[in-house]
Amino acid sequence: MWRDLEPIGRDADTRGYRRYAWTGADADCRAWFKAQADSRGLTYELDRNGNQWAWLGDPLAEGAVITGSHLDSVPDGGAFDGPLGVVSSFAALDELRARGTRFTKPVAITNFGDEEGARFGLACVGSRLASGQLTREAAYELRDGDGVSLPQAMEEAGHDPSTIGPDPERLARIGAFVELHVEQGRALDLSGDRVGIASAIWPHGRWRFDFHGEANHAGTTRLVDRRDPMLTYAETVLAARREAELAGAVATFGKISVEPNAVNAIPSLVRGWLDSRAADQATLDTVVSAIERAAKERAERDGVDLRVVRESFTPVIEFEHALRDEMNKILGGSVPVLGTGAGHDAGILSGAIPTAMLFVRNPTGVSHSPAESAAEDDCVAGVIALADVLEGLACR
Ligand code: HGY
Ligand code: MN
Ligand code: MN
Repeated sequence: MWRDLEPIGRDADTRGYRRYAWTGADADCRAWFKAQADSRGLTYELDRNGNQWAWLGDPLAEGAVITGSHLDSVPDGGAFDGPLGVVSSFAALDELRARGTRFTKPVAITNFGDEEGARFGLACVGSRLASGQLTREAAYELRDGDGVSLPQAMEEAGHDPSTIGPDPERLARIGAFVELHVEQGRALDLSGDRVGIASAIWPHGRWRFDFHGEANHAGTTRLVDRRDPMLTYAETVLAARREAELAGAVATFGKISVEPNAVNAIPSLVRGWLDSRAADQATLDTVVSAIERAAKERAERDGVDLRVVRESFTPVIEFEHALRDEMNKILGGSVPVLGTGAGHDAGILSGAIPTAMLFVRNPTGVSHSPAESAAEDDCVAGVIALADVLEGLACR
């Protein structure tokens, strides 16, 4: 399974993945998912929001236990973030069938669409739509870097966008969702454990900073006459690091766009996207408002106009204790429980259904990079743990 999926959407030069929502690579990942479902005789379903489901048992029965993750990636992302959860779900089902497990509840494997938000800027679009956290109207406003709207991209990929919207009936039939994911940190490497259980997801968000200056000639414009937004942007990036360090949070400006983006032209507009996360809401609010203040002060000095837009936000997610503790009991009671700063569909859906996460050790902790890795025996341990959890939840 892994070998069939691995080459899809991988850039030959960077070895990173470019599996963006509703592109050719996404379509190839979706075709891979459907082939895995079909080859196992599972009932395949594409829901109104473009999420894929592979069912064992009656999709309309109550109390379904679902597992899975996402197949899309960040630009030049790694091979494991998302796909490890989907491949492990199919492998765990194979393991349970080999054990002769008799399920008393339906089980489904899912691929939630557009989890990374790499193309349209909003994370977890598939699960946000399903849970009503993203309305159809707001989804129709999403544009990619070329100005293509989400509905247009869906249409071009053959999915009818007029159907997108909340799916409460589907979610009401789900008893539990367990997402297996490669750890995006080194806690398990440091503790020497192969598998961990998630306790919570930090509150986190994305803010777009628009710095409007004045285009001019790089060679003939005196420094005193400039309204250079690049300076304001640079000061804001340094302020973000200062404020995050002070608060024990994280803040990243990882994406920038410059107009006209010419070597010999002072920019008219610099757009920078801030990703900031903290262990609690108050800290996150403090960090982001301090960064905005620093940006505003510098903008005044530079004669630059600043506009800040919050593009995506996820409040703190505390995974349901009963499910988390039941999973730990099924796995022997001594599995480490750890928080994470990374967002996930299991986090988005936790308001609508009981959700939980299993983490698999990442020896370097590196993620959102072609260098992301996980050892095969740790991945197998993850599959067995997921199989045990599914057996415990779907056969009681
Ligand atoms: O950004 C995140 O935390 C996740 O990878 N979408
Ligand atoms: Mn990710
Ligand atoms: Mn992920």
